[in-house]
Amino acid sequence: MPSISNPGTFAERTQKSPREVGGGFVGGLRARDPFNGGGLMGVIARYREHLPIGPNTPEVDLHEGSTPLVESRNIARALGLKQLFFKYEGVNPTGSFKDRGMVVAVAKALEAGHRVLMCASTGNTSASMAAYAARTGVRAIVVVPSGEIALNKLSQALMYGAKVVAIKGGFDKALETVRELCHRYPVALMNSINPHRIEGQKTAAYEVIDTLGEAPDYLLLPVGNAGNITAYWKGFREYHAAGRSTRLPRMVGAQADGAAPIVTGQPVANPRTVASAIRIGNPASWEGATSARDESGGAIEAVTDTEIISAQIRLAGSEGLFCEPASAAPLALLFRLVQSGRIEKEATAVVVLTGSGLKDPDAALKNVEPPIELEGDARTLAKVLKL
Ligand code: AN7
Repeated sequence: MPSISNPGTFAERTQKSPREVGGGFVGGLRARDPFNGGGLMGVIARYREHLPIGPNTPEVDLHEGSTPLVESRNIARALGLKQLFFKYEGVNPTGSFKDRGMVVAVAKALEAGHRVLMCASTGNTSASMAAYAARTGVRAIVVVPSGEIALNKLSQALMYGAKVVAIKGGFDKALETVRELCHRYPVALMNSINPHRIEGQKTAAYEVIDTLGEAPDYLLLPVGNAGNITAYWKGFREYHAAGRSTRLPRMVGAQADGAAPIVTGQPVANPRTVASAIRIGNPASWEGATSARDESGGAIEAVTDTEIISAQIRLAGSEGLFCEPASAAPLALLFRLVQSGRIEKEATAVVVLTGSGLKDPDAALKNVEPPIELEGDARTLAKVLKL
């Protein structure tokens, strides 16, 4: 019997040669359960023919994408809205929508021979890039605004083994620095100005149409650096052109009041909002966002931090969906647009919940009742609970 400190190989322990073990283990087991992780396939396998993937593109896959489109039970009814769905991107492998674009961008960077990947990030991009770099064995360097990213996102980047550099001056300064460095050194720039990111991210729009059989009337999402709104709009237009939908949605983007450059038409020098993911003053894909808005007949508007947190708490408490503050911004905007009659009650709306609430619980926790501290027995507990 081998000791625990020297357990031997799996084959030694079972007294069989590796080839005999487990009926095909060595040849590789494959997940065959179609319900596994929502889908058997990652973004590249599912939408290969719509992506810049060729025979020489390496396989990269963490089962990203194929996220649920969850129908609202309570918020739609309270608003009197006919149909409301949440595209729940928080269940992606690193907890945000970024994985869709990142898997494609990493595959393409590897194909081009890159061994060092770099990005500036408010947190989610860095977590995603670090995960795919870890998986494919290349170096990851992330530059984040010092003291401004949610701890859980930072933990992810560190756990996945990225080199994390925190620089002063906010996200915009971080991105400027990274762009300049990548221009001068053989380092792959992995922000959403990398067109492969947009290619991968557009698959979320495909999924919405694949699930509903048609485009919704309205697609609402948060806007930070504006890569995602650019990507959704591209995806919707492509599927429409391919005859997969008969119409295009109106694109509705939400920014935070203190970080609303696209709403005001001016870069913001010191963006401020509780939603750190979208604390961005000079979006790289600015024009992509305004094109999506104008071509679709949509809107990009700002909501207050109070509206954001209250929408986040209401979503969690009435639908069982916990998203991060940035993801609640479009829901806050939906409330306003339906209540003011600018979105009609007969409409079908999809709100994209871009990141998991577990990414950044601190902001919300300041606004909910803390746990009850109790010393005592069941009777005391019942009394406290007024049962
Ligand atoms: C949860 O990770 O910019 O408009 O560096 O994390 O495509 O930038 C994150 C952005 C929305 C905004 N929701 O998307 C980054 C970063 C969440 C986000 C956005 C982000 P874009």
